[in-house]
Amino acid sequence: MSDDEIILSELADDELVQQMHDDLYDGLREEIEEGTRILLDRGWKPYEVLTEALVEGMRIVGEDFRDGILFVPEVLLSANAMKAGMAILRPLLAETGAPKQGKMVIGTVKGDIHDIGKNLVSMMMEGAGFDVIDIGINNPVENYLAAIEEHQPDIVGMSALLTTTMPYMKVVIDTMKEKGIRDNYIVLVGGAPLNEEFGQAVGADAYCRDAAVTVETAKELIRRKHNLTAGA
Ligand code: B1M
Repeated sequence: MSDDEIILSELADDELVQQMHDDLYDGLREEIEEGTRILLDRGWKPYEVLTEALVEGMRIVGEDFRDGILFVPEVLLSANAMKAGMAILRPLLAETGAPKQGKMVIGTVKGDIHDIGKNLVSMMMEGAGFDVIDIGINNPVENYLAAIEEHQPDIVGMSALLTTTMPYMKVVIDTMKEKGIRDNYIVLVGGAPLNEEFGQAVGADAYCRDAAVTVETAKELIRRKHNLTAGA
């Protein structure tokens, strides 16, 4: 062991979180796993570890990716390290014992392979009591339709991280309209380049800024749907 090696467990919480941002930046998977476990052992809530250590770390990676300081291979390592941390948090976030709320099919749209945000939304939705069917990345409209038919969800969720792929959400919603099934489902969209206006323009029921907002929006729209059905 070299003299300057950092012992994560000896760092104070704020130093450890800072170090985890650096380790995520450097794509150090094992260090991210260790840091995640240490914070949990110190009594941090899984959601706090997720947002403060992992999501914030990835935000910094995103800035340097944008500015041409980091490149795809490096960002892939960061993404893998983040996924390793998320894998530790997933069961903790999912097993909250929340009452069953409904079912959601979710996937990243065609042409787009970003899945961290979608996975995070899936984790939080599971934790809130939703059954989640994750159809993965790069989904053409046929995949959404097949999953809808097979699973009959309450909610169809779509994720897009690229300005070039987000218009595909409209293709999916328009196809649902053509088939006469659009109004049977709550359609939620999300992803960093989207906004409220875009969500409305493509005909979604709501744009969800992040995973927590997705959970709240989903619960509210399910409640409204049940009220409507009850009143019908
Ligand atoms: Co990509 N990438 N990337 N990338 N990448 C972005 C998105 C980019 C903004 C980076 C940048 O320039 N600053 C930029 C897009 C620019 C644009 O379109 N305007 C970009 C680019 C250009 C590219 C490539 C084209 C690069 C290239 O090849 N030259 C390429 C495209 C590949 C493709 O998809 N065809 C590419 C590739 C990659 C990697 C493979 C290296 C990797 C993805 C690994 C993976 O996901 N498995 C990657 C990564 C990691 C990023 C950044 C750095 C981080 C994304 C992320 O995971 N964020 C990203 C920069 C950024 O977003 N700032 C970037 C963390 C995650 C928790 O946040 O995904 O926003 P987010 O999810 C949030 C909310 O958006 C929301 O809730 C989530 C949780 O709170 N949400 C939803 C997301 N989906 C939702 C669905 C819902 C509801 C809410 O449904 C109901």
